[in-house]
Amino acid sequence: MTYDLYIGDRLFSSWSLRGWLMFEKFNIPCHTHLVGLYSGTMAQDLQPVAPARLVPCMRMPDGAPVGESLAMAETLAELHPEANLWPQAPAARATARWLCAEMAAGFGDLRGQCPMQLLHSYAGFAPSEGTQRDLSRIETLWSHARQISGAQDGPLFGAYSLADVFYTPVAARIVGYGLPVSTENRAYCEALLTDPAVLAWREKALEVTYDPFPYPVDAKIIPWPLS
Ligand SMILES: N[C@@H](CCC(=O)N[C@@H](CS)C(=O)NCC(=O)O)C(=O)O
Repeated sequence: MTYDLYIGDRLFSSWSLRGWLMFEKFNIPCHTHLVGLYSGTMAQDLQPVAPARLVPCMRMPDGAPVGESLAMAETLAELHPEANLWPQAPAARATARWLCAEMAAGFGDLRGQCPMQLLHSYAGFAPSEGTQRDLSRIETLWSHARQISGAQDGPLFGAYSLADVFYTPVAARIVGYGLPVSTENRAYCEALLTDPAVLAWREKALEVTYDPFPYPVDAKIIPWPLS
């Protein structure tokens, strides 16, 4: 008996990427099931985990479905303490929880204007004022995390944690849309996106093509800059 994980289209589903990284990065085995976000089969694909209605969703080894990324994260952290999904030090752990919760509840302008897509990048994309405010808040939170943890670069809390999981799709937006952040934070984004797990996710994502591309953007398309 193991976990079942339900994810949406890899190229676009930012929450699915988070859900998958929760297992993959902490060596927790699961069976992955694909849910069609654009094929009209979503409700049917999610029947086995009803009443979950969004991806990601997991089914526990005992059969209980768990929707919502934060609930999945907390459940996995509780059931697999040896995997250290959260940072060990209490202040770092509390701060990581805060960053994940603020991510899950916020940054609406960034998320609305820059849907995650892992196909290509954009040059000359103009972030709205709201998106710029979200970016500034994200940089403030990252800087606070580093102040608490003492980690100057790499994962926010020294060792890779759920905080890095939750901000990986944010990094994909920053890199994918060429959004302005500090040199240090750009390096952090690139490190998250060149993690072997994320590279493997993107490689699989690229196996599926979309015509028309669901999220057209008024900016010049350039190749994805990382491999
Ligand atoms: N609050 C949810 C958000 C999940 C979510 O919005 N997933 C998107 C895919 S990235 C989805 O299922 N969209 C399908 C829909 O809205 O019908 C979580 O934290 O897991």
